[in-house]
Amino acid sequence: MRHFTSVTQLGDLKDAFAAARYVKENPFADQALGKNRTLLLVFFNNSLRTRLSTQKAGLNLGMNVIVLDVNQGAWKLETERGVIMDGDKSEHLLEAIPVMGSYCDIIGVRSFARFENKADDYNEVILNQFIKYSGKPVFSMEAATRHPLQTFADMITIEEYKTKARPKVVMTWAPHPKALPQAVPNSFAEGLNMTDYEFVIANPEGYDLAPEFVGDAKVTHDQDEALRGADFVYAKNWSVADDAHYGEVLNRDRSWTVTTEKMALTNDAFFMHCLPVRRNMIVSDDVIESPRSLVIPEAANRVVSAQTVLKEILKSL
Ligand code: AN0
Ligand code: CP
Repeated sequence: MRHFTSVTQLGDLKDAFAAARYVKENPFADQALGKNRTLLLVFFNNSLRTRLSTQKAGLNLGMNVIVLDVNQGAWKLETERGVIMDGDKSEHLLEAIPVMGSYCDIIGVRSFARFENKADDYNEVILNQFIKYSGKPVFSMEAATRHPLQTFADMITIEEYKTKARPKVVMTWAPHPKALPQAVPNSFAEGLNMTDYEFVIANPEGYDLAPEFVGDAKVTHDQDEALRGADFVYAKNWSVADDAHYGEVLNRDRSWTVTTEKMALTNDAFFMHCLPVRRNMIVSDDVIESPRSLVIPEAANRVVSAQTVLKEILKSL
């Protein structure tokens, strides 16, 4: 594997889960692979889990790790070609990327959807420039349309906790005050569509995800119907994905919040969320604190997903 931008690049899932299990049980077994290799993590957006878990993954592999927060201390970057740079942006991405590439062996990039132009977001303009101009393997730490390291961690977690071969997994939209990207739900749908699990997406009308991510998943606008018999409930907010209202928030309906009453409809389901989560908007205190909540082991598996992917990239160098 050279670049990693989508869970579909994991290949055979059985092999990917086995590789993850090996990494989890033997976290320091591959330190020779990363020796004298430098990992650069570039953040255009905030992060707690991705920042720490990806650093930890690199350190476990014996790598040197450096982190750049573009908005804290670096020069403000212009991203459009042809702009007369007489404003507040001092440097162009087209110089910054190859410079960053010259300092490292592998680059991780976090660059959320900007909601200025759907085509730019859905064409992954920023991530693809890193791939094109850095000269180094690039992996996504959440780009405009996908968050594959999160999805891989989510899938590892389901693999660990499932008690039947084909669990029912329900991804439900839940309310949030701000416009959030579709990257996490797109990517989760992409990953679940690689499995033979029963996969249902519940969201209000107007919130359907892009068809290329929904795939063959069942989509319903009736959350209660979706939750019946669920073994895993994966909650997430996202903003509108369709062209006419792209990136807007049209619904803050708190009847979609995942509460104890909602969880009572399920097959004693596990609760999952990628975090950060807004309590009593997305999920009630009781549900996230319950013994069926997997949010902490799910976050812990971010080290495993990142380390499994980094190991594959290191092997390709
Ligand atoms: C981001 C999102 O929804 O994409 C990051 C999640 C991992 N969430 C927020 O900005 C709150
Ligand atoms: N789940 C996740 O990616 O969290 P951070 O935004 O804190 O990295």
